[in-house]
Formats: sequence, C-alpha cells, structure tokens
Amino acid sequence: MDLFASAPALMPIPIRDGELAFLAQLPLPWPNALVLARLIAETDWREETVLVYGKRHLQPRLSAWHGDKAYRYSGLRLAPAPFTPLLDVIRQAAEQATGRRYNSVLLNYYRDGRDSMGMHSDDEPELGPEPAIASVSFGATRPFILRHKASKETLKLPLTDGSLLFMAGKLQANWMHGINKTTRPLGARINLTFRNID
Ligand SMILES: O=C(O)CCC(=O)C(=O)O
Ligand SMILES: [Mn+2]
Repeated sequence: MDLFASAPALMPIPIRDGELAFLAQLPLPWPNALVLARLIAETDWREETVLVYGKRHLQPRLSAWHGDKAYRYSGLRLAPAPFTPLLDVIRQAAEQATGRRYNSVLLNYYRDGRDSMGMHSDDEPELGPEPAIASVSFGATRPFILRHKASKETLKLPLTDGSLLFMAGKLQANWMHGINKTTRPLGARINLTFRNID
C-alpha cells in the first residue's frame, strides 16, 4: 500500500520574489506526538559551536545532520549520519507532497521558548541557485519570520504541529528567515529541513 498516495495538495502562499507553499498536516503513519517523542529520543543531538564575527558561540538549540554529504555553514562542519528508518518515512512523505527529491536533512530541536535561530538564508552554493527546501515541524507552534532583504518587509507564519512549509525559487536569494526567542512558556519543537545537496 502506498501510504502517501492520497497526499493532499500544497497550498501556495503568495509572496513576492520567491515561492512558498504550505501543508497543514503532512500525511504520516503515526500521530505527530509519537513522531516528536521518537525524534527527541532517537536522534544523536549536538550542541554546536558556531563562529559569529570570529567569536565562538554555543547555538541556542540542538541539531543533527543526516545525509550522504557533510554540511558546512558558519565555520562549522557537520559530519553526516545515515538516514534512519523514521527519517526516511518523513522524507518520503515530504517528497510525495512537494514533488522534489531530498538527500539530506538538518534537524533542529528547540527545547523551549529560549531556543531560537537567527535570521539567515539557506543559500549555500551546494544547494544550487534555487534551493527547494521542505521544512517539517513537530510540537510547539513557533512563528517563522521572513524578512525581505531589500525592502525589509516582514511576514510571520505560524509553523504548526505536523505542518510542511515548502520554500523554492528565488526565496533564499531575496528573503531571510529565522525563529525568535519568546518568554512565553512553550514546549519542545523539532523542525526538519529536507534539502538536496550536490
Ligand atoms: O526551525 C525552523 O522552522 C527553521 C529552520 C531553518 O531555517 C533551517 O534549518 O535552516
Ligand atoms: Mn533556514
């Protein structure tokens, strides 16, 4: 049986200078809460140090990188771990929903509202000129902040439990994105960004 045969369609989100689409619930064979618990328990989480303007900082979140190639950013080299059966099921669902193939995934674990990700673009050369990225979220809803590089126009998209956000076209070239800290009491959230690395 093809579990994903009846995958519902992605809803385009109108945005200038890029492509965005959203699916409220990625079809998976398990409840979101079970996937979240398994990802927390089964992932070899790292607290990475990054270089920002020549200074070393601990990243305010945990992360892990799975795929066949190493990943480099902010002076960091993430050694690849193979896809696990669980990650492979989520990857297949994301491929089915977006019509693209992915050979890598970056996992980020936001333990509570104090964990965050600074504004950035996923524009490393090995992602190609128009990166296609499938971003799947589990757990607490966090607003995904998008800021246009030239006009500074800002968009806030709540990334809910089980959702998929698809970023493509010139989005990375023209927009930055990130996850802000919050003082609101919040539970855990895990985000997986599926990418294709040349
Ligand atoms: O946690 C998120 O929704 C954003 C993750 C992200 O931007 C990334 O992994 O590059
Ligand atoms: Mn990103």
